[in-house]
Amino acid sequence: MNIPHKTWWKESVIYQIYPRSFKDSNGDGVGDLQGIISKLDHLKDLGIDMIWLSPMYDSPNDDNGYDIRDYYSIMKEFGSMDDFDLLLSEMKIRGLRLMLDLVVNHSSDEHQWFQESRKSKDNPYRDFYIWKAPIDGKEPNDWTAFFGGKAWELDPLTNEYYLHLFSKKQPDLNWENQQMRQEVYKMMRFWLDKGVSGFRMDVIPFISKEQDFPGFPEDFNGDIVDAYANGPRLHEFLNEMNREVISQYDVATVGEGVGVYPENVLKYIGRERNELDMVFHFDHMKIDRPDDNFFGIKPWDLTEMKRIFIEWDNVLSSDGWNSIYLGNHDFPRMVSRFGNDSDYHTESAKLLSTLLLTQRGTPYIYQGDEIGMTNTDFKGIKEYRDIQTLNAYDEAINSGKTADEFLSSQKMVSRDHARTPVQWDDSESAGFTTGQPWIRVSQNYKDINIEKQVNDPKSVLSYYKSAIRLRKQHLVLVYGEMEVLDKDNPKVFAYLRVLEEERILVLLNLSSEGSTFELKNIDGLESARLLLSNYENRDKLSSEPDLEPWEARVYKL
Ligand code: TEU
Ligand code: CA
Repeated sequence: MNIPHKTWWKESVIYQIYPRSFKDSNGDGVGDLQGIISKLDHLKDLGIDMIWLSPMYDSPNDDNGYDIRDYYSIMKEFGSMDDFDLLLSEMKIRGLRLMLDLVVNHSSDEHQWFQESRKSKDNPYRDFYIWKAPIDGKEPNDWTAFFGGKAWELDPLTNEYYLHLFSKKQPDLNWENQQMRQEVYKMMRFWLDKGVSGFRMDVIPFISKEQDFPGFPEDFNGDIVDAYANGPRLHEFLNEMNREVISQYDVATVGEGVGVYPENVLKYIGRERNELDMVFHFDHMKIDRPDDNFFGIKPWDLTEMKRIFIEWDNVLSSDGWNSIYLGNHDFPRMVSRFGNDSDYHTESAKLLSTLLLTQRGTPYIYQGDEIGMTNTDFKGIKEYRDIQTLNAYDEAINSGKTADEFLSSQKMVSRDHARTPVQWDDSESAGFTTGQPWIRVSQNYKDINIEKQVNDPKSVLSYYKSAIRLRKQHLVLVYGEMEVLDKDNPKVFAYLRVLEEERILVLLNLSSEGSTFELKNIDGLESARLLLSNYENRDKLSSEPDLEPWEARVYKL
């Protein structure tokens, strides 16, 4: 079979680990690298190919490691460089690859570069960050930060402001500075030379800022993504990074695509562009959020979800490559958000895994989703840990909202839902730690845990294994064209994957009610062979199958 642009990372299934919450090995309540090493066999059995590890670098943890103090060392709570090297070699033994998180839009304010930079206006590191003098005694412009407040912080040492698009402990690096860029490339080579197989690049569309001054953009309309993404020299920088580093290694890259849309995605990942391999777009992550407001919630609609998947598949059908995900460490649990975590927990968790693993693009599984981990019933602000929730809480209270008002939406949207400990078994703290976990364990760990599911052929976990295996056995699931049937059907997402003579049919009823689906003008239904289903006895396929709530079926035609 002749498949153009066939590559290993397109055929890989990637699993994201948020190290703080994965597995604690020494009882201090914080996950660590030895903890990950002790669970590699679980991941191998699951069938994944590569781990994306959220930041494990030295950090004061203002934003759980997305604020890096030293790019060359391991966070003490997570272990040592020896532990890292051991992790990598234990992964190699098992045929698993490792993708690191590259966080270079900003560093920690405790990074040595920043410590130097703030000392004086003529310090050699001054220009590694973005400093501006006050204008009429005020901030250079009205930009606001993702984690609340203004994006400028006045440093009394030199009486200038520095830019921070996230917290004030996350000053933005100045990509205009060539020496700074070379330092980033050197650091990337350090990890690649150890044998790492790629990078997920944190908020990479933000690295280039329009900085003409005076005139640092003043026309700020409050849309921070719009204002910060896709800056003037972004693609020049990505191209340079690719030329100097990425192209020298056999690696995969995926950019966190804030501000990336069907209209501009190919600038990032078009093959001839020599920039990145994939991005995570956010279109389906905004589907239940009113007007891009990440703190509100609104009902979502399947036809809109399908429209988004179809649009992205179309745009990337001949150039670039999609990444398929339904959650990560920044979003609530996918089964609580897109499934039904009460009456149809098992069924809907299985259905969503089918969706993840049968689309065209590289699938990313978030830790704990393989057993259907759900949102957590946090009791009051005291149980939350995320800087985004905590800062937004203060702002809400200060602006006159009641705690209840604010917390009722956090029950649906807080990033902490994804960050509760992985539920390994039904012992205290879900087998995550023998100590006091840094964030509470979810309420349902006695029912939903890996030990309980691992030997149960009907569990969510067993289903994931089958779905991953299926993807490995059928290249059509990786590379085949995607033809969506009955696009306007409000309950059922049905599609064919087609590669030369091979055809696979996927039927997904994303609804808590039954639904009959009409299969019109499709050849070969009589001889269809069932590959996977989350209900029993689905061997036969009629031309009008009745689908139970959250039923998923996959047939080879
Ligand atoms: O996320 C960037 C980002 O856009 C998020 O802040 C997003 O808006 C929010 O999570 C939605 O709820 C990346 C990392 O994934 C995130 O964990 C970091 O906090 C952030 O960058 C700063 O590094
Ligand atoms: Ca630990």
